[in-house]
Amino acid sequence: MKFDILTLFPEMFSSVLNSSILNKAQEKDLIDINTINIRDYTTDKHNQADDYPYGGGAGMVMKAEPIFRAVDDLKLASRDIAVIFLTPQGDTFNQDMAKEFAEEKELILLCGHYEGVDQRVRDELVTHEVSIGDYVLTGGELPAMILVDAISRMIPGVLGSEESAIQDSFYGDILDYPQYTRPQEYKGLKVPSVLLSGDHAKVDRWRRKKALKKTLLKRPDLLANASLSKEDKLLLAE
Ligand code: 6GU
Repeated sequence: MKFDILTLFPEMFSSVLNSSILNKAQEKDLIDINTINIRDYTTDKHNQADDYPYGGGAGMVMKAEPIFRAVDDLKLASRDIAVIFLTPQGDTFNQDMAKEFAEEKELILLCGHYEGVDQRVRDELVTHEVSIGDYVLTGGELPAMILVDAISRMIPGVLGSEESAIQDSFYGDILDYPQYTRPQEYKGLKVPSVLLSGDHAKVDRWRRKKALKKTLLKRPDLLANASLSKEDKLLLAE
């Protein structure tokens, strides 16, 4: 998967996207993250990427021409690339969207800034408008990183085999069970004895019950959509 990120602030991306799992995924050529400075596509002598809004009002608007030129450049090789505009006015991002976008070969992510982007960009170039939740950020850069992370981990090979096993199973649609690591006792707080028992069937059952109960308490909306087995329903009733 190739991610082309159009931004006025390319320097924001390096620390997040060059760490940990996403760094390994790039080394393995499973993903390619290409940040593009929109300012490089300006043609005036001040390299102006934004301008005053027609009709007046506060703030600046990102200009259409540099964005059109940058997208045209990316689309030289292939016309059929989704262009995702990050905006609080978009559809709220979720796991199903991450899975669908992960099927694509290439995605263009356009990071909005200031008061917005010239409407002609949205009308002519943008194929999807995506928000990451109901709050307002100063720009689309953090949302773009969130999309890259969530989409990348759905690409086969990006997560290790252990992690992807979890992702494939029914654990995906409910909350996680509690995790513990050494020491067995800390400040008088003990690890639940079942986890030390060595009885894998008992451990699985305990974890599933904890996950189900926590989901019922904190996110009953998730539970309503989850595919629950007969055993799950019995565990929930315990
Ligand atoms: Cl995608 N952009 C901005 N600026 N704010 C947001 C957002 C996006 N999603 C939630 N808030």
